[in-house]
Amino acid sequence: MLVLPRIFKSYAMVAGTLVLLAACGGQKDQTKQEGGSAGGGESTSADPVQEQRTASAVIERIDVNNDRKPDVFKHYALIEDPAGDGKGGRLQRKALIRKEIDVNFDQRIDIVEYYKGEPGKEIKEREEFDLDFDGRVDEIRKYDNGNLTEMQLDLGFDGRIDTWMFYQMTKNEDGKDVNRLNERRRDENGDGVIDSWEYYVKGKLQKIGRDTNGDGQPDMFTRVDEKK
Ligand SMILES: [Ca+2]
Ligand SMILES: [Ca+2]
Ligand SMILES: [Ca+2]
Ligand SMILES: [Ca+2]
Repeated sequence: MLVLPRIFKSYAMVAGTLVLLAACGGQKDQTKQEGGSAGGGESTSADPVQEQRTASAVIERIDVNNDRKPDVFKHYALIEDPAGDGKGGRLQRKALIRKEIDVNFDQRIDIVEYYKGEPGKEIKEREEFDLDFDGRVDEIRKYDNGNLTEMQLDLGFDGRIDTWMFYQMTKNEDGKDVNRLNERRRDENGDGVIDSWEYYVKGKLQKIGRDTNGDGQPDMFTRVDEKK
């Protein structure tokens, strides 16, 4: 099994907390807190959600930790609804295309999510993570129809991807759809060339391939006994 560095766990916790905060943090709480203070301009800048609109796009800036600096940025394209607003007027709908998240509140983006699809039916097609907060992407996730298909990791944190994981939708024992790890490739010595290929069946490691002659292709295979 691959042992993930501790940073992954702490990062996942921070990210999870932030997602919760983002989901719960609403304008109404903020309005209550700021309600007593005077001045309309003040309350505008204290609003955790700031919206910037152009003719074709909207950017929402959300301050999750109430330090008046935005930590989540949601980028939308404005799409004309052909049906209009039902009263003969125009109607534009927002389609989320990108979400940027500053997980550790240092004003640097750590997660970028890319979406596609019609307004209200957006699905994620890609995610990029800076796991050690150095400004460099260390993990990329690719999705097809909302399902994870590939994950790329820089576990050495040297700016070079060293681990590739491929996923496939299959049926489990109960006939239910399940997305499972299918293959993992690794560049173990960090020279940019893959050295090991792990093949999984029903989520279990079955076979390991190794490149012994350095041509970047597996040429020696070992079967993995299920009962170790
Ligand atoms: Ca903030
Ligand atoms: Ca950050
Ligand atoms: Ca990084
Ligand atoms: Ca290598």
